[in-house]
Amino acid sequence: MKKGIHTLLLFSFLSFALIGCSSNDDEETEEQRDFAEQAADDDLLLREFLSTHTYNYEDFSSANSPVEFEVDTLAGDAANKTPLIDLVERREVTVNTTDGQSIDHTLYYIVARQGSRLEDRTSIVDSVYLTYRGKLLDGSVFDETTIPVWLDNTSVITGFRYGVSEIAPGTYTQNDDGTIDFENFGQGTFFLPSGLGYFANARSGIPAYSPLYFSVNVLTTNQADHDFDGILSIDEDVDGDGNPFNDDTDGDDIPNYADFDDDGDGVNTIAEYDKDGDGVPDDTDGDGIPDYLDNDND
Ligand SMILES: [Ca+2]
Ligand SMILES: [Ca+2]
Ligand SMILES: [Ca+2]
Ligand SMILES: [Ca+2]
Repeated sequence: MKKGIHTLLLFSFLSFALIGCSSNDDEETEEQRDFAEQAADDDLLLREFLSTHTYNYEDFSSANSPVEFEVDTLAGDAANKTPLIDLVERREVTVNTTDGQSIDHTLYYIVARQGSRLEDRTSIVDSVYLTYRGKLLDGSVFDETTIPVWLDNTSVITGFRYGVSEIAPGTYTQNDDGTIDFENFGQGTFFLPSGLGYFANARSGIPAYSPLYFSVNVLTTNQADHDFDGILSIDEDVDGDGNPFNDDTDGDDIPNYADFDDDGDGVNTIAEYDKDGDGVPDDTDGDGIPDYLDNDND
């Protein structure tokens, strides 16, 4: 069973092309909109959308098999249904922009059916095996995959990384012919402002400054150790703020989770983390800073 999953892991890591890249590159022009104003405008748009639309929640409460998440306008047969705005949960996500501001964003999400393995929800730096569909608020699909793919949460847009971490995977069994059946997995949708998406950078099918929404089926997940030093990527969050992207002990612009040598002392983390093998990080000079984060151990 495990073997099947690892085979999938090895052969499908190449598939995260479409969601990849953050908005923080240097394609900015002088006409780029203000981050805070855009965040406010997008939140208005999202709340208006959520107030005027609903989804096929009846289908999720009864069925046992996967259901496609379908958004519908609150009109006609659906006029008396509960609007999305009364069904969503909210998560606040702060983004540090290229011009040094901290901008707060609200991510809206719905767990249409939660997966059975709550404890195996991803962190924002883990990997997830899923199918997904991405849409603009006008309903047009800009990206989707019906064949499951592995995504590395460090390589996807911010809103996706936070949204998908709310949805738990389920269980799976491997059949004699090598195929895998997934059961009891989580299904959900998250709605994000452009500041948690591509912001000013237009992409194929996505105009600049587009709020987006994604529906996902989270089949299974994997805890990541990007730099293979034996410390899980999420545990390389030295300042404990829940965000491993902002921890860079040696200041070389490579965050610890991706840095083979966190303290830049020339000794790889894996070689100085726990030399005596007692399960506790070594602290040779007893200054309270473990050797792998201390470039002056003596
Ligand atoms: Ca690591
Ligand atoms: Ca941190
Ligand atoms: Ca570093
Ligand atoms: Ca080191």
